[in-house]
Amino acid sequence: MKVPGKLLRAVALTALPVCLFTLQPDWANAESPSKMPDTVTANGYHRKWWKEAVVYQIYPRSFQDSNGDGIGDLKGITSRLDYIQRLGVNVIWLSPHYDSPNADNGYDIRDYRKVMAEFGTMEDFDALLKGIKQRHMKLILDLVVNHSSDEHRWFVESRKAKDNPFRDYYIWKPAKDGKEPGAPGSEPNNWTSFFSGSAWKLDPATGEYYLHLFAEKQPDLNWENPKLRAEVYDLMKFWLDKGVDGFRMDVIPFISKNQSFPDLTPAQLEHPEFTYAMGPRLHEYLQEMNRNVLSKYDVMTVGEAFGVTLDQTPSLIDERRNELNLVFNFSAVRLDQDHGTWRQWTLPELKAIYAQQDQKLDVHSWNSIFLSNHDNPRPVSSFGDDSAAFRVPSAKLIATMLFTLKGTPFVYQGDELGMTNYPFKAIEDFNDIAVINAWKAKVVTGKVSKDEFLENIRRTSRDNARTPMQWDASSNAGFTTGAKPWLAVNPNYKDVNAAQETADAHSVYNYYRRMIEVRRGAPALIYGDFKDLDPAHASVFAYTRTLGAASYLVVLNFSGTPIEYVLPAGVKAGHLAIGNLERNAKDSGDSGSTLHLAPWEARVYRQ
Ligand code: TEU
Ligand code: CA
Repeated sequence: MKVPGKLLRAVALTALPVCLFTLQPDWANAESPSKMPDTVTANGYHRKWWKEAVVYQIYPRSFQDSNGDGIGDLKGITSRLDYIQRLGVNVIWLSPHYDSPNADNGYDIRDYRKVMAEFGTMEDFDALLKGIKQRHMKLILDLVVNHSSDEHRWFVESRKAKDNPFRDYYIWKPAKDGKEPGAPGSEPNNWTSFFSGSAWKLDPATGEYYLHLFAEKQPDLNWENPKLRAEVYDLMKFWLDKGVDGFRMDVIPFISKNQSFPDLTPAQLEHPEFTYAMGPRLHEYLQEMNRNVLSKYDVMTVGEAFGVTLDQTPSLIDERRNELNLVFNFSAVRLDQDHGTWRQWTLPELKAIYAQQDQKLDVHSWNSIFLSNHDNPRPVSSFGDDSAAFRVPSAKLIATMLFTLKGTPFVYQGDELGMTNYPFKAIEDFNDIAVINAWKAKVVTGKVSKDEFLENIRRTSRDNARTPMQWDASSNAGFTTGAKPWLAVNPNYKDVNAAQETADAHSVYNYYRRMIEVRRGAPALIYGDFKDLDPAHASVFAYTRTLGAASYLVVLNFSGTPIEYVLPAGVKAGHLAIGNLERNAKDSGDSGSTLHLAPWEARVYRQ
């Protein structure tokens, strides 16, 4: 059951006292961010709308079903635009909405110019885009062009014969050293797929192997072929000409392959992404794409930088190079995993990642800040504490960090409600091809015990993020009116849902909203210099953001224990701009430079 947007808005407005401090920078309320003057900040950043934006990611399959088939769809998203707008975000990133047989939930595209039938029609897409524009938001699409579906017309042709005109749209190789195709070890090299097993699949029609770094149904496209590149640029223009505002580019650092296709060493095989990424012609391709397409529009581009180190990052995003605007580096989001296995992370490690990100990028580079997406567990479960006692404050603490670090923040659907990981019990509870394939490769072969596998996967699985959005306390959380959603709803939906949280002034949702508003009004929180005041502290993350005369101090207690925190010499707390316990500084019993931080307390001071 849906709650009418108007009603929700009325509830939210009355329940939320307007108690925000307002800084009035000259550009705070720029009507159209893209029209703002391209000025330079006091510390040397070129102002851009995409640096000042807050992005909200939608995974369409799990957001809102409009026709009761248990699958989220475009009409469903359109019906929720008021909710998204009220949060205060400026840009929506839509995970793939294209025609797909869904081997990997839309990341296997069959037709780049068609809308997935389950999600609706092109008319539905146009209505969605129109609704987004009417609300002064922007839309970026997922561009998945490292690979396509094996059901794409290009691949259907390509696999037919060695002399087919589409053969070179993909990467085909004969068996190794003249071995018998299909015999064990005759794959062209030892590259592995991220979804288990060899990255090569023998195709009987021609007796050759094709490369697939992901699922067998996701053959890698051959970017060496200029015809393929022209096709990609054309399809990008197709969507940009409709008025979309840019792209999130799926595993874009993988598009250029080392043409000698060398075997990986055992060490490289531990983390093959670092060898697959940053191939020899990557910069050439991105610059060509920029010249032919991107430079002709006012757009935002975010590359998924899987396998890219922080040292390599400026080469992709330095604005003088004309490649991408931002990337997603994986070090923070995957801090609690090693080789796909859960590990205990520490706060100094997390702080070091952000400090390095800051040091390695100069004023010509700008990056993203994110702790979740559709490929990662819920941040309140990984980086906070999702127990009943601390779910709310720790989700708010994470938001405080997300919106006060230097970079464009990305919010994944449901994180603004403090949605948590799912209590997976059995392999049948999972849908993700990554999990199903790993189960076959590890458990079915007897390499790993069932319990060990499940214990790990319940913490690391991508399906944690993919359970349906929790809209209200009605059945299936208001996600679908049908009997069965495609993936089960988290059983905590009666307590954690949008209807309840939009009406509660102290909810995670309303804290996100206020935090976004504070950030929007404070240029120092967007562009300001970052300084970690105490890199070694085991549970407190304390940093300043300074721009000209304006300075903010952020203090985060990343633990379930109260802490007396003594500010470093010379640092004063100042005026509390926002805090996740919504109390006055005097209520906390602070004295001088000693802060009495409650468990998971987060504070932002204007100094
Ligand atoms: O993900 C890139 C990627 O390789 C990882 O984040 C991935 O989740 C992990 O390796 C799985 O074990 C992108 C998309 O975001 C993801 O959803 C797709 O499955 C993948 O590319 C292939 O398109
Ligand atoms: Ca549907």
